[in-house]
Amino acid sequence: MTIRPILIHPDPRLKTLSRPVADLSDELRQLASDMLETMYDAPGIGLAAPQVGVLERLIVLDCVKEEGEPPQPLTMFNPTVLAVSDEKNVYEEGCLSIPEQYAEVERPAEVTVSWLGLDGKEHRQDFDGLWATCVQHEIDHLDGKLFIDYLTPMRRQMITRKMQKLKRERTRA
Ligand code: K1U
Ligand code: ZN
Repeated sequence: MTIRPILIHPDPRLKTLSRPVADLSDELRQLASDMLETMYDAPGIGLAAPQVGVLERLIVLDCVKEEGEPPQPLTMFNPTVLAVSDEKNVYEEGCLSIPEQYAEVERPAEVTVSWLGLDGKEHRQDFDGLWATCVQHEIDHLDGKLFIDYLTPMRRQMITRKMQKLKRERTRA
């Protein structure tokens, strides 16, 4: 397994619509495994393939936050939101592609998602709480959308400028 570098906003690959996965090749299984390792190492609770520069519809997540609880990694190819609740939830979101910036985002509190699993079978599950927020955040990445796109243009611009500065500093270091 390999820890892959995570792209930092702004990057055109983070604004691009990703293509559906056709077949579960060994290469894609390796990518999914690398993404889980990269997510745990960061640390984060989710990661989408475009964040490591691969424009395919693949996400991983594990929202178990309690110390000592067994991990619950989920790997989803071609995840699709089938239904959303009318009830909304506000959560302070972060993003591994926008380090150290957090903002409250309102999303449906519950979602039903279908996906192709590592076993090659179709899965369908209801999510709530942090899992619902995270799976929507990750699917947004596949559609070229970031959590800052839910903020006011002024706040988004402020965060984007901070990220441009961070990238310049990292290039110089
Ligand atoms: O997609 C990503 O960039 C990962 C992101 C997912 C996410 C976080 C919060 C709300 C929705 C989606 C992160 O994992 S940011 C890091 C983070 O939230 C975290 C890190 C360690 C422990 C707990 C949370
Ligand atoms: Zn993110």
